[in-house]
Amino acid sequence: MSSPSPRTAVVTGASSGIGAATARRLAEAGFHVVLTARRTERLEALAAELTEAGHSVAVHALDVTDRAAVDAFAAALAECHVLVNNAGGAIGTETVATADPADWRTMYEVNVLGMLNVTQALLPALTASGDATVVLMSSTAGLATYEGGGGYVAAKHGVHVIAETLRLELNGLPVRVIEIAPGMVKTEEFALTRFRGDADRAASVYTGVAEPLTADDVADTVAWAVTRPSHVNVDLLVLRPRAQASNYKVHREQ
Ligand code: 8X3
Repeated sequence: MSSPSPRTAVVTGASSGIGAATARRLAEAGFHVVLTARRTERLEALAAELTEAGHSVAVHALDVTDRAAVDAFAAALAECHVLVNNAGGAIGTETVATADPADWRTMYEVNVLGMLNVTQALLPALTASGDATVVLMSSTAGLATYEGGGGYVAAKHGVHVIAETLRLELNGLPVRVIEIAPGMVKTEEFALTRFRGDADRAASVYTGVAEPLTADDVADTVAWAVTRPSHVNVDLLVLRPRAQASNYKVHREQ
């Protein structure tokens, strides 16, 4: 008897950080993983590593803010059981009084409209699969705020309420909606992007913090939530490092 073909998982923003780690974890969990991001070189490298390890993967260059490209991607996809909306990010630390609206627009475009584009485009395939999961990568910034976070916090609050809205709207269909809300995660790019490439400022975010979360810690929770039995919907999973008790309260060793 031939074994059943693997279920397909699409991961956006899979070229680095939480997205790449999630792609690895889902491949290890037996999914055929479609890696998407703008930077194909990095995707190809990850795909080669996973293929070498015996996993089933495909690569598709995708800018989630380009709706026509997203629609073409969806049309070319044979099937989809899991969508991990991971692409996103923060730009700048300016106050509401001084922020550049262009930065806020970019953050809304990527974190909210990008997620909307991919989710809308893949929902027919997800629903048709008969047993699907949509993961939305929000943030603890989607649940509470902090000074200088305004634009990012607004976008991630958007992701949070869209997860809740989508879960209501899809009720009765075989599609789970899971929101993962990480706090302080040390990745190579998140803080660097926020601080516009200033490596010292980016590194200072983690100064004295014994063990910030890693991308793999988050990926582990995504894979865990996705692989629960189909009738179990992990609505919202908040994870922080032990050293972080809230967005504000972070224990730093001297
Ligand atoms: C990242 C968490 O605290 O930098 O999503 O906003 S925080």
